[in-house]
Amino acid sequence: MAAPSPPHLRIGITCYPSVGGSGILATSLGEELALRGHEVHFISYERPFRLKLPAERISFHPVEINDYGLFKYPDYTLPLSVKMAEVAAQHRLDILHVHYAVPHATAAILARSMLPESIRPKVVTTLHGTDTTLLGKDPGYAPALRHALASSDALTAVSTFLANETRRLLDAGRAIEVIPNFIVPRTPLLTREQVRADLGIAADQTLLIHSSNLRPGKRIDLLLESVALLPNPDSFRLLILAGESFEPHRALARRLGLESQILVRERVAEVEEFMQAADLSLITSESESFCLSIVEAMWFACPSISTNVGGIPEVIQSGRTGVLVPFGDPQAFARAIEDLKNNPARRATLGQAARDSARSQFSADAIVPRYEALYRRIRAQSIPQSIK
Ligand code: GMT
Repeated sequence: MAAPSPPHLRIGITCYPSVGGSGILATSLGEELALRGHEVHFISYERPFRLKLPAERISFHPVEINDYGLFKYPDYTLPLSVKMAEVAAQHRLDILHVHYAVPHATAAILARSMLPESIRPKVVTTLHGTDTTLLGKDPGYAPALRHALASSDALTAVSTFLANETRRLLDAGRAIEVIPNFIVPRTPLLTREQVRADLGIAADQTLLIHSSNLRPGKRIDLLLESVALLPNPDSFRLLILAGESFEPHRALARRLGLESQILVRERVAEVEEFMQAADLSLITSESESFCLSIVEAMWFACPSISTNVGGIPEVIQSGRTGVLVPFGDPQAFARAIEDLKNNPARRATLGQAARDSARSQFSADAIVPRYEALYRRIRAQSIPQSIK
């Protein structure tokens, strides 16, 4: 790894700490920045679930949320902004980098304006997906969101699709830099064979995998319907790594007669063992700005079959590093699975290209220097962005 270009920066990072791509990305970014010599301060209501502490140059500052009897709904934005301002002043933050705009960007703008001009950090807002594609359409959020984006010192989005959607829905009059996501996988502690044996996968069975938080947009109904169309039920198993409970989907799995084909592991914090053991990853989302779990599979040479939506074509090159299928067509999805299931040589070719692409395009070494360059560029701008 190249030595950090001096001086090192002091960076505050706010994200959702729970299972979800934006929090995973923010955690990896903070850890990588610390490894490159920067001082990193995580500010959130809980320690991000993948953040390993203690770690050199990383601190975590919890936000206390009060439940005053007067409040029907507890407020997070104000205590978050107060904590951001406190950490920024105490540690002389250069940058406050918020992941997922709502409510983090609003809190950051408020925190910045609470501080004397001489110690105001620059605010970087990274858009991840539903902060724009869902909340940007909501009249109860859009004006506040637009204001927070227009007032940030820099805006980034994880795909060109999301940058375009943000311009379309929320034109904030600001440039949006596209910086794709990256992953920093752990080295698995078990071999592929050990994991498959633990899961009860026979040598001639294909292991399909789906990893997500199972939120509605992931369309688990379409995943199950597609898999239920596959012939020879004993020739495969579908492993679901569920960020949330799988219970709401059990009834459909039962109705489709899939119970003995499905293996579920809930709230798995570390996915690497499973990804290296899988043969094909399946994503049936109706909307996705990037889809980190595709890259997690690619890293382990496991090609994905995915719906052709949102930013996914920026992650998978169809026919080269995976296969894209039109959204909402379980028959076509099942055919794509069956084709690759029966063709291990093709799977291996796609898997090798996926592995190479994950390393060259979506690794920390490819992406973190882009954030560092952005931080240095905006830090050098002496006049703070005025609130428009
Ligand atoms: O929808 C999710 O999976 C959660 C959400 C999040 O913010 O954690 O994911 C969004 O951000 C991820 C990281 O940038 C992207 O990989 C996901 O595609 C994106 N989700 C959507 O756009 C629906």
